[in-house]
Amino acid sequence: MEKKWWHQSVVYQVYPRSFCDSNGDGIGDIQGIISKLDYLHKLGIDVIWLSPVYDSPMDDNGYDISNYQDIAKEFGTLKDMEQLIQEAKARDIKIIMDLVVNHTSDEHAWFIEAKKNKDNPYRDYYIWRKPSADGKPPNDLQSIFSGSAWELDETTNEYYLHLFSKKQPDLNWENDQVVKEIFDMMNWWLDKGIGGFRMDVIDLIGKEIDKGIIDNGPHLHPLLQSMNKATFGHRDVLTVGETWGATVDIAKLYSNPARDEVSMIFQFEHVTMSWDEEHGKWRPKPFDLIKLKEIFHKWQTGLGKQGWNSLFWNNHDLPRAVSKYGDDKHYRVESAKMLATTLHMMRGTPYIFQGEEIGMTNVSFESIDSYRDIETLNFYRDKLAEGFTHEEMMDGLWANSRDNARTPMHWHTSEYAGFTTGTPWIDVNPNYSDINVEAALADENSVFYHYQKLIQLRKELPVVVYGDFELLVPKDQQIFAYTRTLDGHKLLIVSNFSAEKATFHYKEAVNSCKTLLSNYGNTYDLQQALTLAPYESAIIQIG
Ligand code: TEU
Ligand code: CA
Repeated sequence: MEKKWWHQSVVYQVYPRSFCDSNGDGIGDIQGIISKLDYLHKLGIDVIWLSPVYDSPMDDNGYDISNYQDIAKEFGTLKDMEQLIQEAKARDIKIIMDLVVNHTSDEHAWFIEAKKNKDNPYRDYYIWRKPSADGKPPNDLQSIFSGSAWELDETTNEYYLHLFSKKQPDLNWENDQVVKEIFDMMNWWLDKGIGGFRMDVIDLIGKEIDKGIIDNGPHLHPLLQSMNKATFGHRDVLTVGETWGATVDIAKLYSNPARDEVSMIFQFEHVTMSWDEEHGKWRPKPFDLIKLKEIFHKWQTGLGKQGWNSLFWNNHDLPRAVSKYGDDKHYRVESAKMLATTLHMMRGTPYIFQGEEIGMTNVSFESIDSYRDIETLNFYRDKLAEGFTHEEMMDGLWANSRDNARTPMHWHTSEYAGFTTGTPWIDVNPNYSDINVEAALADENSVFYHYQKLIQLRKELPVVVYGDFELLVPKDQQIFAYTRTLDGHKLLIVSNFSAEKATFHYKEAVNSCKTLLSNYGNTYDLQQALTLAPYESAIIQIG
């Protein structure tokens, strides 16, 4: 497989609203990010995925864009953005922008025009349908944020489609003019020197709404191929599609280098495996290690040379890794490191979500009034109307509200964790006095330095980047173990996913072995069975 720079990169996701506030208005901003670039450089990351900073009324924290070619005032200016790109570059860090083009804001100039009348030249930029015979929405399609996906525009008496909030009307990708405008906009950003795009819900742009086809529609891959050709295809950038509906076979369509679409996709099988069939993430199922291993094994071995994996535990929509897959009460540091080792030694490009590198946890706000996320608030209202009790719904929120990821970054122990000198837009997690960057940097055994070592190992050892993956002990209830092998080099990664001791026996013959990293500071002899402490995890080089 042809080598690419992003095969050995590690990406760090910044959620700008919650990262660092430079001017005391309680909202993170671009100058705040610039002030923390040295910190990110110290961690060793190569790429920043910047969640949206474009002009937006912030109905969905910037995933509702009103102008793709300007920056939201609360985040800064285009000049700040250009400065961020330059200052990151000076530290060998590339910036990838969030490309949110399934929908715009209803305050985008195109939509304001489109609503004026049915003959407006921008009308067809969006998806309009007549009311049903009895004056209701054209069909019962539901929005991902709850409620009907159709909203009536009273001026023209037609419904427009919004798969997310009603302030996020879906663009009509069957209109060539829309396609051209988006491609021009992408080139405008690429010309500013960005390192690529993270493509928001990109699997929705090929939809055929009248046939009930929403994701993975017939137009999707042809559209991505023309996008590649017209924009980033001839530039050396990283592109990653957010694709909730991807299987391994679908992933090959996106990321097979021969097809000229995108570098890689985010797949979500390890996320949705714990969602309830009926109530989704609001009533999560217990953690199932065997299933988790099955899923990673399938993706690690399934793509082969026809694609590239992205590796992530969490992002701005998901609960914190250590809270969901580890033990954030009794073994926070141990399990945060164990999870990092397990993920970072796989084949693919790892993504770190801000705060993960210091083991930040979920938050349990006592009152629904402390929540800010539109999805959380909509479902709280609608599920209570359906019969959930307040307590049941709060349990669901504590496990899976998107706000778990969106509380401000913890920088130090002063008020509001050093995130802002004003009042933060969302409450800070009260555990910031223990868990913060200052404390992490001062402790050589912190989660931070563990991540730093993992990133260094990826840079030093080609086997981490290109080695073949083999899963061991698939049916073990506590241990996640695998090997990576390349040209005679072999690594064993073994992790205890439980709060009890666990044993593991490596069955192959071993001449020599060397422990590269252990979250308990141990060294291991593979001639004997290993007894692993709670959440213990190790990387062992086998000779
Ligand atoms: O997320 C897509 C998406 O479907 C999520 O909203 C997800 O389904 C949900 O959080 C899980 O229940 C992307 C962005 O990452 C998200 O922040 C945006 O809100 C959404 O698209 C709309 O742009
Ligand atoms: Ca600010």
